[in-house]
Amino acid sequence: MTKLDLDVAIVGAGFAGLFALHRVRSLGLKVRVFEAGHGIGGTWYWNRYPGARCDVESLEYSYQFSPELQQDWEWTERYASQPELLRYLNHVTDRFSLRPDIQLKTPIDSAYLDESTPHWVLNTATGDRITAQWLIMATGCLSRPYRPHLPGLDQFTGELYHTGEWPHEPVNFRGKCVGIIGTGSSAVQCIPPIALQADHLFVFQRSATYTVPARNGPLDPELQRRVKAEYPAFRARCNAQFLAINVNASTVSALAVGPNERRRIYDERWMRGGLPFTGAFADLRLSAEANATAAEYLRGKIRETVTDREVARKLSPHSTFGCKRLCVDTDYYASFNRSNVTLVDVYAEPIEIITSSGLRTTQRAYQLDSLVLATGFDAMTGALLAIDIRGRGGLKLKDAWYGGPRTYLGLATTGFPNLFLISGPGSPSVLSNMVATIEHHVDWVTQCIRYMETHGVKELEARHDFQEAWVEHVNQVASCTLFPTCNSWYLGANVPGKPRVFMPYVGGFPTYAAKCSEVSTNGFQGFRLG
Ligand code: N01
Repeated sequence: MTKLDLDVAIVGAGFAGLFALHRVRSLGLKVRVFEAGHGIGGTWYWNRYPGARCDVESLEYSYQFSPELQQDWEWTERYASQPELLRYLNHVTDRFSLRPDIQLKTPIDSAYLDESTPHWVLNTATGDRITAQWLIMATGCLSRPYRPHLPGLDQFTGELYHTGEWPHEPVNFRGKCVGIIGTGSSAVQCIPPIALQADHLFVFQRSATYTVPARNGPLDPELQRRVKAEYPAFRARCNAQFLAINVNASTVSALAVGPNERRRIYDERWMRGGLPFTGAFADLRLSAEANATAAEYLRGKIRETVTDREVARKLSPHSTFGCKRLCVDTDYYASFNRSNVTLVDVYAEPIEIITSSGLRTTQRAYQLDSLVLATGFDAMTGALLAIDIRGRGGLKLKDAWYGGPRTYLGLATTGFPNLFLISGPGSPSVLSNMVATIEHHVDWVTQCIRYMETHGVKELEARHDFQEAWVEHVNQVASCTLFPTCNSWYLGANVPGKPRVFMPYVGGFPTYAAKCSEVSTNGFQGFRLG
C-alpha cells in the first residue's frame, strides 16, 4: 500500500478536475488528481458514441481563464465533436503541465474524515491511502451511467453498449441489426450515424423527446476571428445571461404577440438552431400556456419532416417543452424516414424481457445483434454517492442525503468540512454552460482555500441553518417554474427509488454568482470557520 500526504486531493480529471489542479497548484500547495479512467477528459473521455458532440457552441464551451489558450486554440466546428473536445482537454493538460499530478486508473472507493487531525483519508480501489486537508469532488454531474433493471439483460449474447461507457475501439454496426433503448440527448445524437451504418435499427422509445436542429457545420473563420478580437467582452456578455450561454433570451411573453409574429420568432430560432430556441420567449419555463405554443410549433416540425404520419404521431411529445433537457440534433427526425429504421413505442408495447438473441415486448420479439442502452445517468448525486464518503461522527453522505442532496450553494454540505463540490446539486450546473460555471466554482474554492491559509483557518464547514435556507430557496425557485412537472433526471425521476428533488438551481447564473461573491466577501458567511 502506498501512502501519500497531500494538501489537496481532487477526484476526477474532466473540465473541473483539470482546472482545479491548475488553480490549486498556483497556491503552492501539494495537490494530486485521482481519476478512474485510463485517460483524462471525464465526460468527453467516456461518452464517445457515434455522433457525440457538445450542445453548447465551441466558442463558449471552452475555458476562459487563459487569454493565450483562448486565442491559440482553433475550433473547427460550430459545436465541437467528442474527439475535438478530448484533443482540446489533452492540449490543456500538456500546455499547463498538469499530467505529472494526475493519477489515472485510480478509482476512489472511500473518503473518511479523520476529525483528530482534521484530514480526509482516501482509499483507492488500487489499495493506496491518501491524506489531504482539503477534498475537491470534481466527479461530474452526468458521469454515473444508469442501466435499467431489464429482466434478462445479462442473458443477451450479442454486443451490449451503454452510450456513457462507449468502447475505445471502433464499433462497426455494418450488416448488423441494432436496437437502441432511450431517446434522450445521447440517443438523439447517435441514432442518425448508427442508422447510416446498420442493416436495421430499432429505436425503443418510451417517451417522445423535443429536439431542435443543431445546424452544425464548419466554424466560420470570420466569426472566430471576430469573437477572438473581443473575447473577454464576449465572455462577459455570455456570463451575464441566465444560463451563462448566449441564448439571446427574449423578455417578451409568448402570449403577448399574435400567432404570425410568434411563428416568425420560432422560425428564426429554429433556423438558428440549438439551445437558443429556449430563449424565444421569456415565459416558456414559467407559463403552461406559453409553453404549449413552443410544444405545438415543434410538433408541427415533426409532422413536416417525418413522412409516415403514424411515426410522426409517435415521435410527437405531449409533455412540457424544456422540462426535460432539450435535445439538439443533426438529422434525428429525418432518420425515421429511412427504410432501415423502425420506431417501437415501448410505452404502448412495454419491453418484457431481454433474451439471448434480442428483446421481447408485449407484442413481438426483435432479433438483435447489438443493443445500445442510451438510458442516461444517475445524475448529479450518483458519482458522489458511489464513493463511501463519511464526515463528522462517521456520518455517511448517503445518509445525510437520504431524502435528496442538501448543500449550501452547491459547494459544500454540513457535516463534511473542507470538502468542496464542483457544480454540485444546488448550483446552476447542468442548466448552465458547464465550463463557465465550473471555472466560477473552482475560482471560488481556490479563493476559499487561500483565505483559510492566510487566516490560519483549519476547518470550514457549511452551517446547517444556512444550508437549509439555501435548499429551501432552491426548491422555492424551482417550484415557480414548470421544471418540477415532469419525470426528468433533474428531479432524479429517471432512477427508481431516487428521492424526487429538483437538483439544479434555476435562479440563473448571474444571481447565483453574485450570491457566492457576497458570501466570500463577508468572510465566508454561512460557513463555520475553525
Ligand atoms: O439520458 P436521458 P441521455 N425502458 O436520461 C430512456 C447530457 N447529454 O444520456 O424519458 C425504456 O436524457 C428514457 O425514457 P424516459 C444532457 O444534459 C448532453 O440521453 O425515462 N426506456 C430516455 O429516453 C442530457 O439531458 C449531450 O421515458 C428507458 C433515455 O432512456 C443528459 O446528458 C449528449 C428506460 C434516457 O435519456 C442525459 O442524456 C448526451 C427503460 N427502462 C447527453 N430507462 C450533448 O448534446 C430509461 N429509458 C452535449
